[in-house]
Order: sequence, then C-alpha cells, then structure tokens
Amino acid sequence: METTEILNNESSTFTPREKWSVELVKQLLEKPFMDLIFLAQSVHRENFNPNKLQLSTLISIKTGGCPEDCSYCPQSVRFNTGVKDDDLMQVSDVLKAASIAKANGASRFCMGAAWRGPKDRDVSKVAEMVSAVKSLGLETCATLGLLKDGQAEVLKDAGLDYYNHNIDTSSEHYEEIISTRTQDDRHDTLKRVKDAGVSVCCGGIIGMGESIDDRADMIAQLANMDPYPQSVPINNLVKVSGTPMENIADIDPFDFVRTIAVARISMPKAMVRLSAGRSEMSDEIQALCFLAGANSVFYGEKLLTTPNATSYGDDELFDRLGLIPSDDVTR
Ligand code: SAM
Ligand code: DTB
Ligand code: SF4
Repeated sequence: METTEILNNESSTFTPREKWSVELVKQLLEKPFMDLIFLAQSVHRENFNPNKLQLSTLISIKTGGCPEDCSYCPQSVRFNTGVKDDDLMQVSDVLKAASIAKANGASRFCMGAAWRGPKDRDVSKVAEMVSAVKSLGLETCATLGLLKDGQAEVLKDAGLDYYNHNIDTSSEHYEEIISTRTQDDRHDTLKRVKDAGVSVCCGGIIGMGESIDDRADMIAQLANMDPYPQSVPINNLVKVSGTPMENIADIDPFDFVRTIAVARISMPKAMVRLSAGRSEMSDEIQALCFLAGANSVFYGEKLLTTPNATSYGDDELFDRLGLIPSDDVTR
C-alpha cells in the first residue's frame, strides 16, 4: 500500500506494510484524531475481537539496588526513591503469587528483576520459577535485563513464552535517558531472545520529554523488527520521586492514545499492552486506548514497585465497557 493510501485510508481494508519510515509514522501520529482512531479500530477489528482483553500480572522477583542509571526507574541504586531492596524470591513464593494471579483471571505472569543482566546461576533459578509457573497453565514472561549467549535457550527450555526487553524511546533520545547501556545492546539481547525461539515483548515509555519525531522513531524501530514483537507494552511514565524524571511535564493524554493507535496500525497482529501509568489515567482515556487498539493490560494491585490501577476499579471499568477478560482475544 502506498503512503498516501495509508494516510487517507479510513476504511477497513488496510494492508500491513513491512517497512515503516519514521516520516510515515509521524504523519500517522499527526492525523486528525478521529481519522486516526477510526483507522486504528478498523485494523484492530480485522485482527482481534474488539470486546476482549488479555490480562497479564507482574511480580518483582528481585527488587531495587540496580547498578544501571535508567532515569525513569525507581530501582536504580543511583536514585533515592525509598524502594526497599529485596533478593531473588524463593520459587515457592513466586508459585503462590502466580496461583493467585491465575485465580484472579490473569493469563500471563511476568517476572521482573532489577538487574543489568542475570548471572548464569540467576538464570537457573529463574528457569525453575518459569517451569513452576508454566505448570499452572499460565503463559510465562520474564524481564531480567541484558542476556548473554546461551541464557535465552535455558529459559526457553524451562518453558518461557515471552521475554520483555524494551527499547524505551527513540535512538536519539535514548542517550539522554540511560548512559550505562546502549540501545544497540538492547537489540543484541532481543536478537538472542528471537534466535532462542522465545516470543519478543518489546515496547517503550511515553512522557519522558521526547518529541513527536522521537515517538515516531520508536514506533518505526518496533514495527521494522523482523518479525515485529508479538507483544508491545506502551508505558506512560510513572513519575517517581527521587528519579531525575520526577518533575517532568505531563503529556497531553490524547498524544498517549495516538501512540497506542499508531502501534496498532503498524503492528496489526501484536498484543498492544496499555502498561504502566493506568492508575494516573482517567477511565475515559483508558477507554480511548482500548478503542485505539490496546488489547492487554497489567492487572493486579502493583506493577513492579509502584501501584497499578486497582483490580476492583478495573473490574468495574471492564464491566462498564463490556470488555471481557480472555486468554484468546482473537475470536
Ligand atoms: N531490569 C530489567 C531491564 O531494565 O531490562 C527489567 C525490568 S525494567 C523495570 C522493565 C521496563 O519497565 C523498563 O525497560 C521500562 O520500560 C519500564 N519502566 C521502568 N520504570 C518505569 C516507570 N517509572 N514508568 C514507566 N515504565 C517504567
Ligand atoms: C513494561 O514495559 N512495563 C512493566 C513491565 N514491562 C516489566 C514495568 C513497569 C514498571 C513501572 C515502575 C515500577 O512499578 O517500578
Ligand atoms: Fe535497572 Fe531495569 Fe530499572 Fe534500568 S529499568 S535501572 S536496568 S531495573
């Protein structure tokens, strides 16, 4: 499909592209809001049941004390955020938390660790957790930082379905956010994950002082991955006191919705997750995100260290919108 066709397309006959230029993504981001949402919802309906939502639950299996300097993150040892450090959890405790998540309706369980990257003995421990969680019939996801050769294979053998590793922002803006590892380091880890046959969960954060061009670059990078990620978390920055980002200006919530819409259009079959930042968002903006093609959320009281939208608030919202939590959102 030609560029002009994409930009003018408001029907439901949308052909996915393989290559996305930053310019084209930017033009989509700048479309009139109503046209953009209509196009995104049309693409969404071609690929998913628009009234279903997938629920993932997060747990922090190793908290705080991270040597990296990601300036959004409450878990960096360099910032005074009051996060209490905790060593790697016991497998039995992770299993208990996963059983509760499953009983509450989650279909995917995501284990996060505040590491630059795991040592081989950490990977063996996490592999035990993955097998235990998998045996409950949950999809498994882990986010442990940069992986070395062979580590993704160990996790795959243990039953890991997804590995989350975000590019976070554009290539240009990245250097203002993190100095201790490059975006290329991240692409290397993503390649290791893909080569091991683990599905890729990769997205970023909106609201870190980035420009529209930065957002377009980030979405184009994701959409141009071969294949594009099976799962795309779009986070709205959670401003944590003590981090360098604590006082950054709020973004226009409609611009967040736009980013979701363009992620949906450029990665039509991906699970697009409305991730961090929901507890600061109105019900109405969340509903617009679902209309723009988000079909997954983190469900449960906590993200990794910060509060998430409450489960009772979520249940009420899903009910008001007629959204049905499901592990198969395609039908
Ligand atoms: N340490 C590992 C790593 O960085 O790869 C895994 C955990 S890390 C907390 C996972 C992701 O959470 C980050 O890449 C970032 O995109 C997101 N994140 C962290 N802090 C956030 C915040 N304050 N607001 C929004 N997203 C955040
Ligand atoms: C992702 O993209 N967002 C989640 C998950 N992947 C690991 C993490 C959000 C963290 C928000 C800040 C916190 O709770 O510490
Ligand atoms: Fe560490 Fe991950 Fe936080 Fe960066 S995002 S400081 S690597 S826990």
